[in-house]
Amino acid sequence: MTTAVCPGSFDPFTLGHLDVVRRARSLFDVVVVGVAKNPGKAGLLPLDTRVALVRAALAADPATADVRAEVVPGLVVDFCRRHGARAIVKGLRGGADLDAETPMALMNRHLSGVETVYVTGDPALAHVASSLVKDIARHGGAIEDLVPDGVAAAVRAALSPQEE
Ligand code: COD
Repeated sequence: MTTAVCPGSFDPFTLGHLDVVRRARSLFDVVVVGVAKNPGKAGLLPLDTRVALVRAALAADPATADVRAEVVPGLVVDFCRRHGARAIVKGLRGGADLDAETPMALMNRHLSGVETVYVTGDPALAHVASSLVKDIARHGGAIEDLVPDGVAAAVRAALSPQEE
């Protein structure tokens, strides 16, 4: 059994993320989604809310129904070690993603020997990014067709106290 971890901040989880997890699950026997803080990004949703939304989205999709999601409390490499994962799976939308991911892949391999495997995302979802989803929601736009069921309502609820 070969295990892989799909890490991300998932703030919020989008249809682009779900596509990456589906591709990871088609390659590995066991996939665990790790929800982590990215110190370079201001978070909107609390970590436990993000995990709950990821779990609901995975459970609703037959291709990912056996994929677990958990908070990453520290380093992704320690999370991988704990789960016996031999690979980290990341999604690429284009060259900018590769530029951002390469230093992390090299550092994670330096720290623990874990390899990073890239999957090319669905081009139909290449414009989908959590930051844009939040920006659209902040300005009152519709995000329902960019995120799994339940995510849009959670994003709006998280934004509404700041908007009042
Ligand atoms: N199509 C394809 N792929 C996509 C799409 C899309 N539409 N949208 C996003 N993706 C990919 C991203 O390229 C990325 O690979 C993945 O999905 C997750 O994206 P995000 O934006 O949710 O997550 P990031 O990039 O903010 O995650 C950064 C981490 C949380 C993984 C990083 O900060 C981290 O590892 N933190 C834990 C602490 C740690 O181990 N630090 C040392 C790192 S070397």
